Amino acid sequence: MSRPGPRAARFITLEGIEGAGKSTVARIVGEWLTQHSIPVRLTREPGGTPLAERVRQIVLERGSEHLSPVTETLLMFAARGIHLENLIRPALERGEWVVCDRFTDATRAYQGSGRGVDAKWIEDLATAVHGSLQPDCTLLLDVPVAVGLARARGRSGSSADRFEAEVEAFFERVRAGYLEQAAREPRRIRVIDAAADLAEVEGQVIQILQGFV
Ligand code: Z5A
Repeated sequence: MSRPGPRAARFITLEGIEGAGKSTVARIVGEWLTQHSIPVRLTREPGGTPLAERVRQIVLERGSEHLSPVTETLLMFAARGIHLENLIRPALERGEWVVCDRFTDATRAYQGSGRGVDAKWIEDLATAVHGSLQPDCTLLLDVPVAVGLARARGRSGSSADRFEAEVEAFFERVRAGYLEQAAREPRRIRVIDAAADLAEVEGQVIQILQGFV
């Protein structure tokens, strides 16, 4: 898609279940683009700006108040609206590549496939919040649930958030949802075997990036 700007900025998103390696791959993509003198902005969802990070806290914390799947979906899009307006669109307009750890495909997979939120309603919200803006390329890091959870739970650190506390069956639905999206949009969503060792994952990612520069 064409956008105004001094150079061909690209919007790249990373998706996958917990522990798939998105943050690791985001760093690899950022370093590779920098080595090729391409200005890049790494960011994440939910969050990415100070205000959107506050929404992230609300949606991830395991507080005493219940959040319904519909409310959770609205919060994801609220954070996304703030992020788009204050970071993503301005960066693309300046000609920077934006590499975003999760975007609307995560809402489709987690809230849609995982929690059963109506898919048509999610698409209506997506249209309201980002109109025709779509990632130019989405790297779907696909791992079996047991592998992703073992990696994520192998990390030291804070206690489980609202998603990390979910059962395996939830992540199986999310993974299946992502793979269905990839089957529907194979040109945009590129599936990477993220259970492979990191050097191999890096090779797959760089091969895809080379098609964009
Ligand atoms: N969420 C949602 O429900 N709806 C939405 O619309 C959005 C989000 C936008 C927070 O996301 C939660 O928000 C998320 C979905 C929900 N919850 N879940 N699940 P997040 O992206 O911030 O959190 P996360 O998915 O839990 O990220 P993560 O656990 O940090 O995973 P990751 O970034 O994919 O993995 P990583 O940190 O790069 O790697 C994990 C470990 O594995 C680490 O020690 C690496 O060194 C290691 N690793 C990575 N790759 C490899 C390979 N290839 N081999 C071996 N080891 C590896």
